[in-house]
Amino acid sequence: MSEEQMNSANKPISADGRTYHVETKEGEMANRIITVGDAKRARALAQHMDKILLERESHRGFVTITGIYKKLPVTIIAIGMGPSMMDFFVRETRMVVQGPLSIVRFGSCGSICDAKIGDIIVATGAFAITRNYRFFSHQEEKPYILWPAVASDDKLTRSIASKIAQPLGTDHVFAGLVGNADSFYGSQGRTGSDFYDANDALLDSVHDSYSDAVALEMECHMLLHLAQVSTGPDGSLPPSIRAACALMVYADRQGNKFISPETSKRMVEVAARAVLDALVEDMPSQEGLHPAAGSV
Ligand code: R1P
Ligand code: URA
Repeated sequence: MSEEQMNSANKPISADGRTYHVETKEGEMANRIITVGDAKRARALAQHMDKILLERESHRGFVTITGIYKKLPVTIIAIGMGPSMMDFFVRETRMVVQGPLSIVRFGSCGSICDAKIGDIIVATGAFAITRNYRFFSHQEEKPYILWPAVASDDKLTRSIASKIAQPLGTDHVFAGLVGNADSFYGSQGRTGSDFYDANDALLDSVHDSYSDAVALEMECHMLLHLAQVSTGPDGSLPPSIRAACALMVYADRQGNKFISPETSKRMVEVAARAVLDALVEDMPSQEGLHPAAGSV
């Protein structure tokens, strides 16, 4: 394919087949993917793989590590923060990986339930919380919009929850709906006097709208939404992406506490194998075989 044919405004792809933001090409990413926010977390997880095949950092900060775990190819990718970064990652990954995709987000969150720092929350589903700009211009409507929830892949979610409960204990694993906010601050109900955020009642309205809301963060809904609307070859259905989310509690919103670096490091070590095991068991066959797997 010529450069002209591949590189378009619709789908910017370099002459050597790399997507514009994530900068990966066919053969570099596996069909089993763990996505995290932080590159350090990605590298800590990658230490648990049996072999690392490649690591690449893009000019937009995406860090992609592909390796082998229990004889199967797995990619771990750090995407940074927010729904737009999740959108770049999922769409550009779909451009370069053929076949089904299983994606697990292993992130951090603020707990709005009884889960405390050091606990893990698995998402049964997620909803978006967006700032309503009309309110801030005209004081019309409500200041925040709570969108309908999208479900996680049930089998993958249950598998992650039961595997994480083994090292952590069932008392430390929670499940429920996750609110995916468009800010760490205003639309997660963090208050202060530097900006007029009109968010004093936001957490109450989250609980009123979703009695099973357990956590707030910034990417789960976009992942589950894109999985929901993903299509098979040539635009066919059913969806080609299955997705689930497991979140470490970094902020205890009820107790107003935040995690220490030592505890966050320990949590990754405790959960790493559970997340990797759930992912490879979810797609155990040669389905979606990465070219490098043959040489393992
Ligand atoms: C905010 O500190 C970031 O932490 C959470 C939020 O979703 C947001 O991206 O997730 P990660 O720790 O995976 O980045
Ligand atoms: N990530 C978030 O988005 N919110 C929190 O409170 C903690 C981590």
